[in-house]
Amino acid sequence: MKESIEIYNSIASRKGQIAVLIDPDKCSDKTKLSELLKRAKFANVDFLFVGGSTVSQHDFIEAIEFIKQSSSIPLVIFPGASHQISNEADALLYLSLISGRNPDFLIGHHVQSAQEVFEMDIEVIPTAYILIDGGSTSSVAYVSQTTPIPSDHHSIIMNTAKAGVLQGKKLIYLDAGSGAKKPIPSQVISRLQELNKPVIVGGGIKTREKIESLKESGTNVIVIGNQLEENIEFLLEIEDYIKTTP
Ligand code: 1GP
Repeated sequence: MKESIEIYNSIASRKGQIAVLIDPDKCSDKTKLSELLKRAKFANVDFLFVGGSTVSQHDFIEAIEFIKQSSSIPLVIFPGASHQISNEADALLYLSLISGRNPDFLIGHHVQSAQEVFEMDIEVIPTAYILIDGGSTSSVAYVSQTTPIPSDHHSIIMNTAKAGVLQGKKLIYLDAGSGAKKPIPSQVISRLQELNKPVIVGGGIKTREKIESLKESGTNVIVIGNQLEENIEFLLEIEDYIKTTP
């Protein structure tokens, strides 16, 4: 485990940064993946997040190696399970699914992979991972067999995040789930600011307006996955957003 906290510091340093999420399950087409990486670089995105709820170890390792060889954008693992770890990445979001009550995703996967992670030369960032209802059943809710917090139950969201901070988590990741119909409301992010921890938000973010409103509410990193799988041209809008917003 690396002592340095370079990626954490970059995440904490600014609001409104962009991460492109790559699900190795959906990138068997390497030409398409290369194109995405090229355009992400051109758009100047801040991070690549790699991981998924149902990815095999083989596909995960293959994707990480390919991405690392093809791109210089900082690569952060956003793991769906204990086998999604690799020394090739720059950092590992060490997720505890604290909105749920499934011990496997609170501690089980962590114990399974602990020795390997300890021996890796990778930055490990303890992250409070909180699933919020995005209007449809997400893969992560299904796979983890947990119930997301309803998006209008602000006090439950706040208390869950506070418990995460008290447990020593350094980041808060609010996820409405990939392909969510309703992304995380910006008001929730504004309220989280009192905790003074960097916030990552993902799930169903499809427009520049939503990106801007999440930035305004204090989101450090905005994660975009599905929208780019459906429409790679959206990177042009992201490029313009990055270029024109201070
Ligand atoms: C899901 O936060 C991510 O875990 C991204 O969601 O694929 O809907 O952008 P989308």
